[in-house]
Amino acid sequence: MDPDGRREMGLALLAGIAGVAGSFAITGGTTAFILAPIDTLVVNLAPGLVVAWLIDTVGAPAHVLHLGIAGLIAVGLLGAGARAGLRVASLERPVLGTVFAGGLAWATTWAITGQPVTSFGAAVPVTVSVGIGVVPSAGLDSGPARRRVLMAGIGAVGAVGLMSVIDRLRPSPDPIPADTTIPGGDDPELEQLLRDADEKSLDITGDDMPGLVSEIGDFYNVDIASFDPQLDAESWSMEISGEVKRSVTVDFEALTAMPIEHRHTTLRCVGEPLNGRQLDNAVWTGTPIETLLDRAGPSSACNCVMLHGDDGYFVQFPVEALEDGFLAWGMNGRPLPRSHGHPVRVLVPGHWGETNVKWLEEIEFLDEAVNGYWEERGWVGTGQVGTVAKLWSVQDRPDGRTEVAGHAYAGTRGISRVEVSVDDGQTWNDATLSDPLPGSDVWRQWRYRYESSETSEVVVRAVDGDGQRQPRVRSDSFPAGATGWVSRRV
Ligand SMILES: Nc1nc2c(c(=O)[nH]1)N[C@H]1C(S)=C(S)[C@@H](COP(=O)(O)O)O[C@H]1N2
Ligand SMILES: [Mo]
Repeated sequence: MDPDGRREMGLALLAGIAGVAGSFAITGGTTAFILAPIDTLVVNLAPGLVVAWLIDTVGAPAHVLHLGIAGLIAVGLLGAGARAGLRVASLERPVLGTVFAGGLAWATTWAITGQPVTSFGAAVPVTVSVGIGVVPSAGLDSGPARRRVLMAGIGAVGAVGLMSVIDRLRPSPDPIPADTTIPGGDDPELEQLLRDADEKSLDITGDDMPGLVSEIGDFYNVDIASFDPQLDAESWSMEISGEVKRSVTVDFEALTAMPIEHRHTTLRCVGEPLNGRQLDNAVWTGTPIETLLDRAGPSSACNCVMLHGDDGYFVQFPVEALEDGFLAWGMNGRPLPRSHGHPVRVLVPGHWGETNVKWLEEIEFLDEAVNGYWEERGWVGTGQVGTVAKLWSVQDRPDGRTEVAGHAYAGTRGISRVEVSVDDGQTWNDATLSDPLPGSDVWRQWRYRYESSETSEVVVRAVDGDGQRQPRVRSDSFPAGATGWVSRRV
């Protein structure tokens, strides 16, 4: 490549990177960021088995992987536009070329994000870097090519900085200030439930284990999109549609005027490893869904329903499961955080996590069963959650004994017993269990202390409320949830 060609490629790449950085600077980690829709596309185009394998093997860092791919695509698209502008500029039309490059960056970002205004966040740095690179009067003589690219780089960084300053000056898009109160939030019963959980949490030596209520910031997160939808309660509404006698639309005000309840509900993701940490519990504030269903009068031939979230997520399962469901707007007495579905999510007792749709938009009764998002990708995660006892904490006690502890969960079947072996399954002992919390879908804590020899092979297994022991046979999380007994050399 001749020096001019190299300079052009260098400038185009620089402009592409600056455009993506500028888009981020003005949008933050929101769905208006140019990467957000591209990332969703990358994830959706990835074969289901690849996604399942990634979740199983790399877990959360899989996000970094597909975000990286999305980043390369975005830089490539904006860079290609900049290159087209540079071509025009090379025909002795530097100003036209610069405007063309910026215009393409703006149009491309608009087309991808659907946001004309914030698309200037990508267009301005592209225009600046191309302009400094090609317009003779942009402050530089046509000095050495390398020097012009360097100056264009400095200009691009300045433009990105300007974008982020503009972003700071705009009113914050965060609809959930820390001190916001929620409908039902001053109910003494809520306070009582939280205190109750605190008192019933077992005394466990280490501090690497959650209590019976998970802190909001520690509660696990599973999202199909890398950027959370930003909905606010005032403009939110939800529709009950499809095979119903009358379709029903409810807004936040109408929803929160319905009977308010507070419930402990535990969530577990079908995709987690056997001893994984995608298992948490919270006290949720909301309203039983049944009243709304009665109003709509479902007449679904398949007795099945599809729930839709604002992020494009959808899941299908039996109407029967939804009848015990709950629409929640509060979590541990706080407004539902954005990452957990602000302003309203569904909670379906006893089913795997994936049925608990966040950013709820529509409840659609079907006449024929079709696959949901994860089922399209081969998962079987809408039924009753499996029984599991986790081994999350191992501690040496001041009295010389060893303490092992964890949480056990079996959905609406409940946990009746947790058994621990310290000799690799030859003999078994009952663990101490936390007193049951009120609610039909709540985990329990277990703890076991013993005189330790040099090393011991600790195995733990739970028995559910129906007397069924957690199955011993080992399986991966894909497709229907990990099974087996957790064991660990201590
Ligand atoms: N709209 C929407 N709802 C969703 C998901 C999602 O990606 N989008 N993930 C589901 C999955 S797989 C799980 S395990 C739970 C996790 O809920 P959490 O992120 O609040 O822990 O939400 C479910 N609801
Ligand atoms: Mo999940």
